[in-house]
Amino acid sequence: MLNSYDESSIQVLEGLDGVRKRPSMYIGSKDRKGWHHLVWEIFDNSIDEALAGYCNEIKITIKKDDSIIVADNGRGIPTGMHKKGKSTPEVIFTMLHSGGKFDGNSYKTSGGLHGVGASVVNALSEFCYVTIYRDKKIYEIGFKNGGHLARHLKLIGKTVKTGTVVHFRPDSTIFNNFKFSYSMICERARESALLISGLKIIVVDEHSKKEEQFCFTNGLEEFVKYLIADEKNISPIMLLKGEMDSVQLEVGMQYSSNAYSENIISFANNVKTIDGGTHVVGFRTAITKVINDYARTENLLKEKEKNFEGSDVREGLTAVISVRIPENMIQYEGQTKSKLGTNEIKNIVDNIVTKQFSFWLQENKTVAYEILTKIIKTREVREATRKAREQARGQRQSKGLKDRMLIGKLAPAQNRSPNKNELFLVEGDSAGGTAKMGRARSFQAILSLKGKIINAEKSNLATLLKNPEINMITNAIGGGIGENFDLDDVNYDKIIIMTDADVDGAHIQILLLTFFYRYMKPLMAAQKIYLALPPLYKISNKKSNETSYAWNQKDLYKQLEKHTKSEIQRYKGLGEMNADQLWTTTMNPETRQLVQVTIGDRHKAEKKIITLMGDDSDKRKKWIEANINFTLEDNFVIAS
Ligand code: 0RA
Repeated sequence: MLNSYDESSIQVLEGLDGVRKRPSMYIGSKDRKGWHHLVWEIFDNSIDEALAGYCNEIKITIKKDDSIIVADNGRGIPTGMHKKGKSTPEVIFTMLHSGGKFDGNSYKTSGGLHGVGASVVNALSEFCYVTIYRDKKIYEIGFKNGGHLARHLKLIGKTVKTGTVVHFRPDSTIFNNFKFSYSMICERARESALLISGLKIIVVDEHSKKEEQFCFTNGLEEFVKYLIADEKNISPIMLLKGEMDSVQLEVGMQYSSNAYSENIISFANNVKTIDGGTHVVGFRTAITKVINDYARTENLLKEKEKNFEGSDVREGLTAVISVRIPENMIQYEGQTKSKLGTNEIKNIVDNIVTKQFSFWLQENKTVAYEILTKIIKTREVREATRKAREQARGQRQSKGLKDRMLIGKLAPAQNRSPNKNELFLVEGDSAGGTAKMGRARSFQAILSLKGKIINAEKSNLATLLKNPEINMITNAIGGGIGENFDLDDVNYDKIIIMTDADVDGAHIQILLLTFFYRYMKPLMAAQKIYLALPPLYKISNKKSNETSYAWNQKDLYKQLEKHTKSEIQRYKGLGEMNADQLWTTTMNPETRQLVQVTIGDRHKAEKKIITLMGDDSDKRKKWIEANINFTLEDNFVIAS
């Protein structure tokens, strides 16, 4: 807890100009993510109050003018005069890095210090109004145009409440005018509510008039439940909790049989550590050790058998790891706070998890055996896969006729420049042929695919390696496959999927994306995968003899307004274009339209792949019924 926190303990370091000059240094980027970052900065201050035990409700409102209000019922920012002759709220909102001194035992979140980040938000805002409820009084202070004081701190009334309300709008001269995303804010609110039991977080969107409340009493259990949703469980949710050397650990975890991969989400002081870190390492070490020890004592692993590997033990495991660490112990690796670096945490987490998980297995023998059965199965698959891979390697080395035939399908680029070259994966031999003629052969390579490729979500690596189409793609890309995939060996800067604009084309796209997601994930994470967007309509003007293209109906209508008396052709497939047209509309970097594929929220991506591509068809059906609106767009006939 914070001790004797008063005005004199605010440390003043620096002004706001630097923030406006180099926003990215303070908020990561100036894009949509940076725009939302401003909300997290203010929200985190309220979260700090909740963690300190003084706040149990936070409300975030997206206003009609795309400003944001974050209101909490914490203690309220202190209102006294600071030693530099300014009020404390003014200091907190105008001086960089101003925050409280604290004893090393206080648990704090991302910004670290109370009110840190508030000045950054103010510096990047058109306006920022702060209302404070404290000592039975209401105070207000206001800033404009990047943190210039517009109204001094002023007493404006009486109250029985306590708390802080911050109302701001990001500066449109610094950001493009983005819209706040209700769903993104809800996601973050849910996450925080799950991590802090009993805290109620309300999100309101005045545009859509939507409102949601998040409040959980046994947080981590509900978190795991939310992550696993309707997968088949092998174990109940296990909750492990402990404290050591002022570090608090909470883990919620569950084994399920549908998920083929692990799903570990970790937090340090309530901030998501996307890239894991020492807490995750400690957790993994402990789980592997405990399972192996258990298997040995129960004689499920014979003496001459090797230990299970970490990946065997973690397949199908969903876990949420939350550590709370005294602020002076927190260290991150790299610049973003996405990876926890504090070394001591590894052993602390390892110790607590080892003790508690072993105990849990002893107490729940039946479930323990089911978990072990799954792990043994996983190991068998892994070994079969390894054998298949070795075989495949052997084949490659022998450079058999079959192999050469496979590579023969590739029309390579003339230059060897992995930083510039593009590989087009084209649906069908005939479109492939057209693409070969139309391309810029210096840097564009073409690989035509025959029909549908195999669904990677329903096959293991051993099966995939036997598939000629998959082999062809893997050989062409050059970075290997699966765990051994190496981005440095990839022959291309862009992998572009080019299919017909119809359902079969969409199916081929999603099959390829599933394969890349599962077996060449670094390629996807590096955002090197694209979808080509062929136009949907060709508009030929008979009078002027001009041709133009439209990518959607809106586009089409606009062009028809300009050129009456036009003939419209609805493209059904790439094959209807000649080489010239294909180059101009879909392949020429100057004129084409590409969709860059990103993974986005990793957990959502994982869930979607499992639902849409996995073998539980009931689950898929449910998802489709809940999420898809079928339209007749394809059958519309446009009168001209
Ligand atoms: C400085 C000191 C204290 C609280 C806060 C700042 C504070 C900041 C924000 C920002 C949003 N909500 C907030 N709530 C509190 C400690 C106050 C005390 O010791 O009474």
